[in-house]
Amino acid sequence: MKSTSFETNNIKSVALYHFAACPYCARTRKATNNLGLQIEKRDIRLDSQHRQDLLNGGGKGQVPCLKIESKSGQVEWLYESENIIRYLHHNVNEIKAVLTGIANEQDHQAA
Ligand SMILES: N[C@@H](CCC(=O)N[C@@H](CS)C(=O)NCC(=O)O)C(=O)O
Repeated sequence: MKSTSFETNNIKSVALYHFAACPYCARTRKATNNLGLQIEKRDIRLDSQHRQDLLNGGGKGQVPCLKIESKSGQVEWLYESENIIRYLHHNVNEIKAVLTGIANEQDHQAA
């Protein structure tokens, strides 16, 4: 099958910048839940460091924003709920594998 940019097998981590009362964030969180993805969520209203990181990294304070770190060290800040949801759908299997890996790593560290 032809490989697309959505099938890179290159994701290292993902984190969703959001806040509770934002309707676009709620829509995005619902999509993560529906897909069974327990993505790390960073609330920019509860944690000023998260807000600062979003501003510094993504260039604007708009949420939702998905921070995607690749194994090659690249960081992408993906804005717009529609784009984020599309990205999650296209990469659901790879993200699940990444999240499972992270969970296993944490288990090992805790043991
Ligand atoms: N079209 C965007 C709208 C996102 C949006 O308007 N987010 C608001 C919060 S509900 C926001 O972050 N506003 C502050 C800003 O844009 O800096 C999407 O679908 O994600």
